[in-house]
Amino acid sequence: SVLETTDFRKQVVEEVLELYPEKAKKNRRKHITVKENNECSSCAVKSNAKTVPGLMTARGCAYAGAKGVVWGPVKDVTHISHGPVGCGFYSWANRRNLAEGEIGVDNFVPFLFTTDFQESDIIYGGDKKLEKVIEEVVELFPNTKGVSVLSECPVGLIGDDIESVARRMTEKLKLPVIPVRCEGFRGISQSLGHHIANDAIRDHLIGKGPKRDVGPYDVGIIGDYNIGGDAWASKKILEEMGLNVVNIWTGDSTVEMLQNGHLVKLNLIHCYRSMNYMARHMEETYGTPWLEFNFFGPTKIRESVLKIAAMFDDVIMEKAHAVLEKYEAEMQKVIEIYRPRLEGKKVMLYVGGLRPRHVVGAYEDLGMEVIGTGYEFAHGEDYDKTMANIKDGTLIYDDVTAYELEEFVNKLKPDLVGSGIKEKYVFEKMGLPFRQMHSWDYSGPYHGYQGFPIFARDMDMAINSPTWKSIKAPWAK
Ligand code: ICE
Repeated sequence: SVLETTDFRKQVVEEVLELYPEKAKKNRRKHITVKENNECSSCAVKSNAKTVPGLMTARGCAYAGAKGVVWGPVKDVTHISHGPVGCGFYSWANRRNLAEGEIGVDNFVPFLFTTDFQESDIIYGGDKKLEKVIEEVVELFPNTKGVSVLSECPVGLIGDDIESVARRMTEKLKLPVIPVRCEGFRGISQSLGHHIANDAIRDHLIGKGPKRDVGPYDVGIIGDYNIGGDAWASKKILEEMGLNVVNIWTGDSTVEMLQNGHLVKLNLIHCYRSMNYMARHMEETYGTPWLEFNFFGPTKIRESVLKIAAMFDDVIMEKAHAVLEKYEAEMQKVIEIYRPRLEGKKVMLYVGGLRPRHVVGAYEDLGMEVIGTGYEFAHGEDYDKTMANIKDGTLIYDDVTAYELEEFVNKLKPDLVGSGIKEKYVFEKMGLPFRQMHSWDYSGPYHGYQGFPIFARDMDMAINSPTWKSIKAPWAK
């Protein structure tokens, strides 16, 4: 029964935390809960707080949130990772944010630009070098529509003034040069990096583009980074509904799309965590309304399509129903193939700031059950939104440590773990099927009607691979 399950899972939490010293135990207990009695208040999770020093977190830094997440996918801008070479190198080309265009001409996504700080730059300051690198980049790639400067930790520590460099270079090159003060040490996770990156869009781009008229069906997609082609799959649905997608932030995105983000009838936001700041700003400053949606799995797509269509007229509503009719028949066939192979399988998730709640419906469409989920860097409102998407008895863990997650999985025994590269091999070595839910494991898209069949195939491939019959976790022998 749900009650027994809940009690068992609460007991598991106590057992796992037992290892910690008193103070750490007290801290960590606030971040972990089991959903009970369908209530939010009873299952409040502490979140968006500093990781306990000494515990192994999977979180990233502000630079990761600003460069890797928000700015990196803007394709016609050259992004300079300002500081030592490592941050740029390790964030180079691994998020799988796809972009169309001629590489080196109007698409710079595959490149890494860095000021490659040396000891002397730390001692004497890096502003001169930054100036030189900006000029060099623009000379090499004259089509670049802007340059972003993404600070790494040492830039903030030595007090370089990248804003004045950016101002000077903007004037000299007649090009937006955008300083983003996203030193990794700022804040407690990549979440602040999202916010800083949003603020830079607000301060340097929004409202500064070539004016254009807003059509009655013009919409923007906010918070879709086109991982494995996700944004293209989202766009396809909206266009078939009769809407005109003029902006995408920031997957396969251009500077002009960012400048004109407010020039739409409605902004549609997928990743609330990373871009709610700009959605709010555009509403407050320009009166552009926004709406949250979820395109993972046919059930959530249906809800979202109808919600979006309701914001427009009968023409759009009629087309929306036609879209649902056409694709739901296709999705039913997908479900008929995969559901019998996946029915009743249990999943545990651990991802960043959106997917731990947004993908739940897609698993449920396949007859699977999410028994545990958690975020690296979600805020309170994300946990509130999560509760509506999960069942009583679900274990919830915020900024879960490597030790805790391993032990929770050990004791709850899911059939599949969905998390990131830091977790992947730990669980595969335990003999457990695993899928990367950040990068889609080199697959995708998972959004939209194009994505769901791929998602279903991938989960089946992971769980029902004959490989698992040939290996056993070392302790199971
Ligand atoms: Fe939003 Mo990895 Fe994207 Fe989310 Fe965000 Fe990150 Fe991607 Fe993950 C992301 S923007 S990079 S949907 S920072 S997969 S919150 S952690 S769940």
